[in-house]
Amino acid sequence: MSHSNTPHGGELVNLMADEERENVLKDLSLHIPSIAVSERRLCDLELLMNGAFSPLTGFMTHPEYESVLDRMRLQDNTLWPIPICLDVTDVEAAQLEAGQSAALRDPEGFMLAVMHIEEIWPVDKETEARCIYGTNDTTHPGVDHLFHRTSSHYIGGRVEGINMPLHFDFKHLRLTPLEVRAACAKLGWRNIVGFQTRNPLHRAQFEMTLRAMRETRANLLLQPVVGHTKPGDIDYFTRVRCYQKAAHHYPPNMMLLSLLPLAMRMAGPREALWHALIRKNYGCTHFIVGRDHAGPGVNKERKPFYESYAAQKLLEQYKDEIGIKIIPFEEMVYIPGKEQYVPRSETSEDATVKTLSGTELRTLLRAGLEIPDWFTFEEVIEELRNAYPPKHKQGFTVFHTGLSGSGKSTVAQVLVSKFLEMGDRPVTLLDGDIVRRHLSSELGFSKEHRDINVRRIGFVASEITKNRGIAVCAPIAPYTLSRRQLREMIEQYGGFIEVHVATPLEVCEKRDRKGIYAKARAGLIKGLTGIDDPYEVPETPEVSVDTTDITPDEAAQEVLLELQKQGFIK
Ligand code: PPS
Repeated sequence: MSHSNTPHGGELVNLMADEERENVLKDLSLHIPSIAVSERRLCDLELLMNGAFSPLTGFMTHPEYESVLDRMRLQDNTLWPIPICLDVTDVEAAQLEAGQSAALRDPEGFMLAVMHIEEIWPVDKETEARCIYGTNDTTHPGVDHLFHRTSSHYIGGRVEGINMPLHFDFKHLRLTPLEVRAACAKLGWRNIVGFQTRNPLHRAQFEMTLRAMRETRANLLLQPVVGHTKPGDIDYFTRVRCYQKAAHHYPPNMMLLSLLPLAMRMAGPREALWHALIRKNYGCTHFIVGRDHAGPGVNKERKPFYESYAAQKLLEQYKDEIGIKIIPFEEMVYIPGKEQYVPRSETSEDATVKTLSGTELRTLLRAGLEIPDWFTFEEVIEELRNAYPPKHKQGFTVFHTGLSGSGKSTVAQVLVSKFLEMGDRPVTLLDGDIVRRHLSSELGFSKEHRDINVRRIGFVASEITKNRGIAVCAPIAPYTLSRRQLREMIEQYGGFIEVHVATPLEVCEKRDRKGIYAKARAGLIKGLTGIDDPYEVPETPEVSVDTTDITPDEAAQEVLLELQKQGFIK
């Protein structure tokens, strides 16, 4: 017999159609419009379909949405703090009609559900931001998403599920509310305390969960978010490996690890209430809420968006109604003398305590410095070190740009030799000529083609950088905008060092090893960079070298010194 908690609204919703209905819906889908659902809304759709958002049976209609904004309640008065709406562009909205059905598809076109549209309305983003986030400051990631990445209209209506969104990773850990309930029932668990996290589980959180388990005589449902979290968070693949390692530190059969494909809004108190209701649907009887639950960080004035413990206060207000017991927790601090973690209020004022923030942890990792063992488990450190190597183990791209004949290729070749001598990372040369032969043979030298060419180089270099190799590029790359885009693409994975080979045109022309300038002057070729095609000089390259009076070795040395200054080589 299951002892798990009653779902929110009384019954666990299951929106998946049975086989017969599925066939009807598939036939119907041939005659109705399709809507491509964004990655983020796919999370909402999955949790609607599997019942984690019970009692919701689809995307909210306008009155339901307004009721949630104004009162944190559905129209029937059930508590519900966060709008669950499907956004569409104005063009899509103009093609859709209330009363019509639409096929909801993932970005690859795979059909997941049919939605029976009841309403379409333009989004009042200002009002939504104020009601849900308490601010319209776009440094708040939820507000930023609403203002900049949410389309102009919402559509609401009942959903009938056909296929769950596809996941190929950690399949055995992706349990639905029904599966969690069944697993807990099989284990005979009576009290289940849910723990939500978007960070690796370190000793402080581990101690917090153990305390909660002791206090409530409960087993633990460790349910990390693997949908969307706060930008800059540690990627979930790394986190899940960390949770798996940390799980061994619990006494046997005391906890269950299950991944939640939730798109977090970082809405602080409202979000904490939402998380509690979702955990109730997974069968939890208790839910841990910390000091800054689902906190989005600081605002433009560097002040926290929500007060410490605001989430706990809100949940306390609704405690008689939510149907899941909230276990409030303070910040846990480490007392070196006792080798123990305790809530901060349990320490005397003069006690020495230790804490380490996520930002401090990332700084230590990046610098390759030691991470104290009071902070986390050895195996977790190992995982984090693998995922976030220090700079001298990260990949990087050296991107030379300059006129034909400026010496880019020679400097690039010297660098490639030096990197091969060092031998600690794979090296790839993406010289202008090589790329034009192997990647861009069909392209000419129009602005459009040059941009495509540089984008291709950027894509290959970013893959190399991501996989911790060294890419040495040497195209002319005459346009600022495409160089900037390439930098953005690469910097998310490792280093980007722009080297302007600033040899003046007169010198390049005098060298004219390929005879290309002579041909241009004779009118035999058109659109040569520097002659009758523009070269936009880089404004802030990491290195600028003019090879008029220095050797390629000397120029390469400047680049190597910059790489060493930045920590990419030792
Ligand atoms: S770009 O602008 O970045 O796409 O150019 P890139 O791929 O580096 O290709 C430049 C090489 O092609 C030869 N070439 C020309 N360059 C510039 N403009 C025109 N019209 C042109 N036609 C041919 C030239 O030899 C370049 O090689 P490098 O190594 O720069 O001398």
